[in-house]
Amino acid sequence: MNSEQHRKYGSLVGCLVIAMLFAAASEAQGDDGYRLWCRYDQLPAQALTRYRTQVSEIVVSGKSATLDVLRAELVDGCSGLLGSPVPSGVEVSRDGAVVAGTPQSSPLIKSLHWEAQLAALGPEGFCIHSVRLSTHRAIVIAANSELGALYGTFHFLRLMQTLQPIDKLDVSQKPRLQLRMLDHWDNLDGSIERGYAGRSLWNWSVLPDVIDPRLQDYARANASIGINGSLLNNVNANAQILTAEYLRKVVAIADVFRPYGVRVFLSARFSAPIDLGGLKTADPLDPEVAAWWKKKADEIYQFIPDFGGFVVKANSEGQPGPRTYNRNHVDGANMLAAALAPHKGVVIWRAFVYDMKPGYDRAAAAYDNLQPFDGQFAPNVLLQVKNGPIDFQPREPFHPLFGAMPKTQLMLELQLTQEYLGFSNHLVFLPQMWREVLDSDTYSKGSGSTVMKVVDGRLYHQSLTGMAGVANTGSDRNWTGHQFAQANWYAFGRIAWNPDLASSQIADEWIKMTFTQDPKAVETIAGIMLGSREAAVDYMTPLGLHHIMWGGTHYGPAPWWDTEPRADWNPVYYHRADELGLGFDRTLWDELALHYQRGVDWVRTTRREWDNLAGVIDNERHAEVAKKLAIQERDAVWWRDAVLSYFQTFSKRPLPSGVEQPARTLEEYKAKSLSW
Ligand code: GCV
Repeated sequence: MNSEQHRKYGSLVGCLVIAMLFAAASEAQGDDGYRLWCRYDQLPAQALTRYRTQVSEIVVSGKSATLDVLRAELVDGCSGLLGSPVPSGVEVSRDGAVVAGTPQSSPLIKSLHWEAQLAALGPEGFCIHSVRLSTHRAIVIAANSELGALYGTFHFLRLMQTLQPIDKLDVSQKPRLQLRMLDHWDNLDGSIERGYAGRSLWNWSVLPDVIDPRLQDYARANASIGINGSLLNNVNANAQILTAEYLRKVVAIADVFRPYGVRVFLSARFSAPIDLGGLKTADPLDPEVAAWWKKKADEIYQFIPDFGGFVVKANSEGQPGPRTYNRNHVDGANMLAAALAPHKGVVIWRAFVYDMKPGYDRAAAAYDNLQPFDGQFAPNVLLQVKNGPIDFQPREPFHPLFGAMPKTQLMLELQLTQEYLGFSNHLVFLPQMWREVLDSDTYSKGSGSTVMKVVDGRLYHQSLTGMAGVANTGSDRNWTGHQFAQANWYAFGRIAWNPDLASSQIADEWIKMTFTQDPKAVETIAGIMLGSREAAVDYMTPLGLHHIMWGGTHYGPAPWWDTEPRADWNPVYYHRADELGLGFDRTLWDELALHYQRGVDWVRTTRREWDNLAGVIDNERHAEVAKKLAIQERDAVWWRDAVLSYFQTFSKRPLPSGVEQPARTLEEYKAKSLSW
């Protein structure tokens, strides 16, 4: 159930009845994917028999915005999944009560004296236990905070959605990372940089007067996977967002997000004191500049008391920054940090900086720029580092800053939007890429010094930790453009909560919650998802190739591209193919060609497997994904043929057996970008 349906149909009971009728009809009519993984359609018959004896009433006492949301979620969720209304009250009256809340909100939970256990779970953790409350069997979801109890509620519903046993529950969880953020590269005109799922979800022109109910569904979806922060505007920032006019709009969004524990962050344009304040400089060591930011921070916190902080892209790709004034990154970050510190706000300073120097190596650029400042950033600064040193390529080694700045709080930045991975046209399940990075050993403190241990603070005891994902959401009805791209949003939240989670578990959960619980279909779809990332590497950039895409758009192949003003924006800078290099050794040439062919073959097999799922998946989503897979095959073939035709001009060798001949000439591939 989502707020749109609530709005349409009014009362909760009316809403449930209609939702059930709708669910029954939806198999025939289709499903547009709007409900994401928060679907509470009736479970298969065997599960119903098991669960109905465990869940017979909802007991949530107390009143607050978060408790109201929690109660509605439990009632809607249990009623929908069990196929009949589950009553809600404040007392346990029978076997099978589900009690949720905190010791403060619920006298029942207080009476259990779980103080010690709850204290160990911190501000956002929760526990779920099967207990006896006087004579009745009950399931208790308890936490220190209402938000923790909401997270526990979603976890409990997930257990049922994924058909797990709930008769002897003994669960305790807390998030491993403190900041679990979606970063939106949304512009104030409604466009989204590198967004492939429609327009921005924030409708600035009508806020704060008109608030799209969809904002609540966005916050709810995030809470369901533990995401607790949202950066609203592009890091290529427009200073206007910091004006009182825009801050009032931000307040409206923050108010919708608050019950779900999602705090807002803003990208701060470093030149804002000039752009908005009329100062002559934005020099971070100028007292007037520091005073301007302090006043601005005070103003923001008056508007939004739980404001998260600033994200800053400085001196990168044309953005202003401290170096514009011959100051360094520490000068800039610490000046902003001082303005936010009285309010407990943080500065998230991006490490995506690269200067072109003689003998330049782009992969080392951020390291060269930032590593020397280790130990100098203020305690409320996090340095946000992309997973790899180049830029979200299909495969990159881990970023060399991980493990190299033991006295700096590093935060991992991942990209959910598929800028280099076929936009919202290609089915690519990203957690395997993220696992590869998290599990990489930096050896910075001996063997086992993984990126994960740097990021979760275990290795260097950083007190602030976090992970950000560049969002793939937009105004498209299905949120992410491709039904399967929803899985990357889901996976990001789950991994930020628990970076140990296996990709196979995440896929299994998501499929059961989103598409089907049919075991055979789950197996087939999981196989497709788990194979998809390696296939994309195969048909785009195998064997360590990277950054060989069409300039500007980053869609489709263009290894020949050499017209950008900076050398490191051109593919030829990266692959350096010549008569002596890439593709010249016979083994490498064959291997390269066979990888491209393997990627194409994977898409073809996947199309057949998907076709066989007709009738198991609702018609609407089945047809939509089938169309996308057809585009993915076209693109994979194009990538293979364009790239191999180009490298063949160096290798001068025939394609090995098993690799299909290109349909066009190299000149034709060069002439026109692959359309999306
Ligand atoms: C927001 C890459 C992208 C840019 C993006 C930049 C960044 O260069 O192509 O669109 O800008 O990364 O992460 O800042």
